[in-house]
Amino acid sequence: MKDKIIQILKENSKNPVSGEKLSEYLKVSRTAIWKHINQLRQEGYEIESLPSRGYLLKNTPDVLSSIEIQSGLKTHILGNKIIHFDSIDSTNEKAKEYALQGEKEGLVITAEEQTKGKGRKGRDWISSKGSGIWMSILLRPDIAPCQAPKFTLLAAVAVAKSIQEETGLLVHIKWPNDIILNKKKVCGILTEMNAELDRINYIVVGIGINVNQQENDFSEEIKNKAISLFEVKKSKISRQNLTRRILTNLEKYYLNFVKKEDFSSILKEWKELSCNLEKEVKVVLNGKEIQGIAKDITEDGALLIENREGKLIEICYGDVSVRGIYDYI
Ligand code: BT5
Repeated sequence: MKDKIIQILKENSKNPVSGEKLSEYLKVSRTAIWKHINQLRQEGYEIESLPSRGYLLKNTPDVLSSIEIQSGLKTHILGNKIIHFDSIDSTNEKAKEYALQGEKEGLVITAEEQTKGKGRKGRDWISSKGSGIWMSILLRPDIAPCQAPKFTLLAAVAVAKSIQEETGLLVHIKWPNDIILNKKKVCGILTEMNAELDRINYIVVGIGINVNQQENDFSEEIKNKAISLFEVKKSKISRQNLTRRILTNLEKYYLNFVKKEDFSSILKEWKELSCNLEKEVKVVLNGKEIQGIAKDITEDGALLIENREGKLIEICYGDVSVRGIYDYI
């Protein structure tokens, strides 16, 4: 109902719409309309009441709601349906629930806040209210499950490109799932899959980006490694514009990969954006440390490390965490 009211007010951005017209059109009482208008105001919509003329929408808040993200979104699949939560445990968990109920590919779950945001291997992802992009995208690619790690790389390229295009900031990718800005983590990506031996049922790509947090907003545990776009750009960034751009770029890379089976161009861009290649890295694999030079990424998205003895070791997605020897990256 609230979305419908906003839509009508947006369509009539120059002419006030009376409560009577809204109630007639939406087939609810004028009191119900008034209640919804008040709720919308609480959510940050600036709605003016002009005596005996009606309601006029003056300003919209930077929320990740479906009506706001979908207006101006030119994708064909991603974001056809967007479900937005003010507060939720984890957008990935919600997307998986919908996937099991048979939702179509392209569903996007967004949230203003996550109370149990997830990283890899049960780690936490801190997702404070209204300041980041916390979203998950449901995909149902018709490809073999062994190809799934490529989606993290593909999403990382799409997000890094989108950040650069939208803000002009220079970001890099740290294998496999971090986007780095000024040597700190500005974004993490969590890809989860449900598959049988030979086919993928669904993939959920979860993207968490620190957008408008100020330095003091990060808790003690992450403040040495986390950074937001705002901290570097020094001005507020529209989460709506960035979200739309990510969905647009992600769809482009996704279709290129699944329809044209072209991963090599994505890999090329990934390598150009990487901050690991030809650098010394430390990999923690099953509790053991491997040090060496990150030499390359394979066609399957695995990291190739040359160890001290000159032997090439292939590290697969999910097995390791990579740390620069002297720094976070
Ligand atoms: C990741 O895991 O980087 C994947 C994060 C994915 C988050 C998105 S948000 C939308 C969707 N819904 C979810 O529930 N998750 C996805 P990993 O590489 O394991 O990194 C986790 C580590 O990053 C933590 O252990 C912290 O050290 C650090 N961290 C936590 N919150 C952070 C933040 N907001 N910014 C930067 N670093 C953070």
